[in-house]
Amino acid sequence: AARTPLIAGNWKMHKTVEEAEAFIQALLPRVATFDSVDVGICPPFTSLQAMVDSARGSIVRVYAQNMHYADQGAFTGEVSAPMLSELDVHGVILGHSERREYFGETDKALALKVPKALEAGLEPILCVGETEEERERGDTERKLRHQIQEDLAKVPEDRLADVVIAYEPIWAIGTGLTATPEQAQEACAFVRALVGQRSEDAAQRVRVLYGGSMKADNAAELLALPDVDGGLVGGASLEAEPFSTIVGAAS
Ligand code: G2H
Repeated sequence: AARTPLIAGNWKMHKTVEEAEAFIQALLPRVATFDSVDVGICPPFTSLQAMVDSARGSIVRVYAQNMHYADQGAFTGEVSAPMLSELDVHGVILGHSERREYFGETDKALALKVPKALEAGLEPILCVGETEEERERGDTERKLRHQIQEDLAKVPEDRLADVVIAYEPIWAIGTGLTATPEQAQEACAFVRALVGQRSEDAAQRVRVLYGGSMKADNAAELLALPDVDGGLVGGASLEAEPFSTIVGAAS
C-alpha cells in the first residue's frame, strides 16, 4: 500500500529535558539512514521545544500527548492546539487509554479535540481499544465502533485520512502482553472498515497503528500485517535502542 508507516514513541510521563536531549542525540544517527518510514517522539510538554529544535532537519517528528479543545480560556493546567503549533509540534496523541481512565477524558471531549487539532495543522494520533473484560465478553467491535464513530464524528470526510488511529488493546498496555498478530490484524482491519463507512478513499489512506507492548522482538511480525501501518510504542521507546530497531523493522 502507499501508506508510509509511522513509528511513534509515547514517552508518557518520562524524561527531563536533559534526558530527552541525551535520547535524541543517541537516536538521530541510528535513524539517519532509514527512509520510507515516519518517526515520531511524544515527550511531555516540558521537552517539546527542545525536541523540536534538536530534531529539525531529521526524519523525527515531535508530537504532544494531549491538548485542550479550546484555543484559550480558563482551563488551568491545559495546553491548546495553537500553542502546540506555535512550537512547530507536528501532532498530538489524543484519547490515550491512560487519559481516558485516569483523567476522565470522554468521547465527547475527543469529538472536539480531533477536528481542533486538524484545524491547527496538527496530526492527531487518536487511540482506541477495548479492555480485557470487553474482549472476553465479545464487545471488542462494539467498543471500537463506538469510539471511532463518536471521536471522529465532527471530522469532515476530506480530513479523515489525516487522522492516525492507534489501536491499543488496554489489556496489552504496559503489561508485557502483546496482541497476537491475528488479533492485531483483525482489530486494525475493523478500524479501517469503520473509517470506510464514512469514506472508502479515506479508509485506504488512513494510517492505523498497533500499540501495546510493541518491542524489538515482536515489531517485525506486527508491522508486516496488511492493516497495521506502524506502531505506538511506550516502554520500548524510552531508549534509542530498542526504539531504533523497531523503526528499522518498519522501514
Ligand atoms: C500503549 C503503549 C504506548 P506500551 O500505551 O502508547 O505503551 O508499549 O508500554 O504498552
